[in-house]
Amino acid sequence: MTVERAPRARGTKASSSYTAKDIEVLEGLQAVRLRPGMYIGSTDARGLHHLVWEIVDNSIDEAMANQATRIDVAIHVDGKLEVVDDGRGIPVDRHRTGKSALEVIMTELHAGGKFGGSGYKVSGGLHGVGASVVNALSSEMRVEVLRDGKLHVQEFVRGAPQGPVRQIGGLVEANRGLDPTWKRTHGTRTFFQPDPEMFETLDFSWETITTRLRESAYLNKRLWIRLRDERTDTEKNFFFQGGVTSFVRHLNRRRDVLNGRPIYVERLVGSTSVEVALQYNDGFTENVIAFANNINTVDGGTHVAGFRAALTSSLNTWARKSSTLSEKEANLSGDDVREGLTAVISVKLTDPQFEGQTKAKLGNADMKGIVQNVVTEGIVQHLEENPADGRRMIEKCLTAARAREAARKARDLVIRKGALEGMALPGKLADCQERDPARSELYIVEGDSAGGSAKQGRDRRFQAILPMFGKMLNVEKARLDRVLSSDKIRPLVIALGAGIGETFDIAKLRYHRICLLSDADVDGAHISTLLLTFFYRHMPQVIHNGYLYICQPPLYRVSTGKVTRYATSEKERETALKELSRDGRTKNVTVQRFKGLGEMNADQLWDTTMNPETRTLLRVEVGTAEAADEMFSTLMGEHVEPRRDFIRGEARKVRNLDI
Ligand code: 0RA
Repeated sequence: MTVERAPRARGTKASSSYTAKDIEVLEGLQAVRLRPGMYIGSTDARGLHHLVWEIVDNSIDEAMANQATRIDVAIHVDGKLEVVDDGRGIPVDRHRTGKSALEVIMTELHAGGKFGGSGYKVSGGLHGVGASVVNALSSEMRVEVLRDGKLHVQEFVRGAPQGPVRQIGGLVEANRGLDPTWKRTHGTRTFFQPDPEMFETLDFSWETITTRLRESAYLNKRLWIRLRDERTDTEKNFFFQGGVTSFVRHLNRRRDVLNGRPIYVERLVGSTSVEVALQYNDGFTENVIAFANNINTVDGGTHVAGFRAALTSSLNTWARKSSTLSEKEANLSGDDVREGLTAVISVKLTDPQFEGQTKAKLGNADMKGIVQNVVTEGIVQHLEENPADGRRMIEKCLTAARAREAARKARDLVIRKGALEGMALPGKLADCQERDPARSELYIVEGDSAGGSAKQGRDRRFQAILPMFGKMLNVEKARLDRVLSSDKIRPLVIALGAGIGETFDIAKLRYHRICLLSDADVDGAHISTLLLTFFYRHMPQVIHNGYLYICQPPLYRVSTGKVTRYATSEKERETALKELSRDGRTKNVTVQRFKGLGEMNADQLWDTTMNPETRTLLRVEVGTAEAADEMFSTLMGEHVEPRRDFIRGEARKVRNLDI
């Protein structure tokens, strides 16, 4: 392995002062540079933003420990990112190695968890890999610590210290360039420039960062977070007095709600904090977002189990006591009480255990009982004080119960007829020969003629085709029973073979590449969006496992007769045209515009869209839970106005599936 030599710092001795320990340290950071994906997942836009979360989360940990009240983040014109907090400041005192604690934190890899400090440790997935990883992947990094009235600074290049920690002033220097009303007496300020040699993009996204910072502000009540974008001279401030209540109101802001004031509980049980807010809307989908130590536990866990148990039992108890539910009626089920429910669960605990493949499930067994007790108390108290809310909620659950009966019948039908018995695959499905899901692909193709071309053009050994005709049911507005009796969706559920809803089993899924293929126009985008909504709401595991893809069919065919190029954008068409008419004989180049998939013959469809060697598939990824919910509820929900605005403003984004 090669070791990058640390540039010699002014005023320090050269290599003679290097110890074996220093070399080991730099080798550690070199490992990060060799395999960045192991530490931050990827080196694309997602990996780039991981650096931001890493630094911001360190400041948020200070806020969680009640040591910081405010965090300012700035995206600078030169591509640097700056994060400032008023926490205790990273310790700068000498460590037994002779180095400062700051240098150790910035240059040594800390396997999971947090360095020193007290309070709630964060150790989920890629979180908490440490500032040293950001340092290793930054072409420049500068850390300023304000402690005991003194400003300490250390600078790094690709992880290598440019000298020891220096003291360069006091309060005035430390607060230079900050909001003049913010007079910090302690804290940490970090600047870093992601290394162009390491990242495919250096473009910080305002949208991605604001969404995430807003979420952090909801989860850390009364923490003030400011984001400034120097590139566009914009600024946003987040401060939520209501914590997760504000979060729930925000999630429901485009919906009609049943209980105007969300039910809210916050309790400290020993050293564990539990904060929950819930509110019903008149829709049919469940939207429960759970966090443990600010990490979005998308696969749920014990805290979610406790919440659900509390919700079902306390609503049933109240419904009986208030006679809203008569004696002869059956208990409300878990499904009934979750229809139209929006909730945010946030727990903070000292030793979180994150489980599962993606480390997104909370495992601490005692959290179930703790959350269950706290939530039960909160619901009981709210309903006693607001019986009208209670009656509206129970009415809604009863309607759901009636629909549930119909849904169950429809679901049984799907399961009985479906792949659970490995029979009666839909007639429209042209299945593949392969039986190993990991090697099988399903193309869901819009339209009649395109379906035909796809069937002819495919490699039948591993590619299956399911044609879909016309507009699909909008599942955001429909209940599960209607979804399941829809003649568009039933064949799809049967073809996938994994069931749906509570009975969904990802292990039974028949294809691990599910590719949505529709026209590259507005209608096509709309159909893709409807299918995306279906997967997001009813089979989210398919998306979380990375099994859902969008095809990129070409818009143009540019050909000289001998040589052919396909283009998916105006820009690509221009480039292809230039390339093929290099010798000046432009007149022999023809440009064909595909108005729809139907205009492509089987060979063209194979060459451009289905051949694994040449096609481009976009994998569907869901950003933060909130961003996804926002996108789906805006696009598919009840209110027309916001949808129109959203589609106008963000149509491109929808096409590119940047959710
Ligand atoms: C280790 C120990 C202590 C604080 C921190 C780290 C710390 C790290 C970061 C990173 C960004 N902002 C930060 N603020 C604090 C505790 C120090 C003490 O007890 O004084």
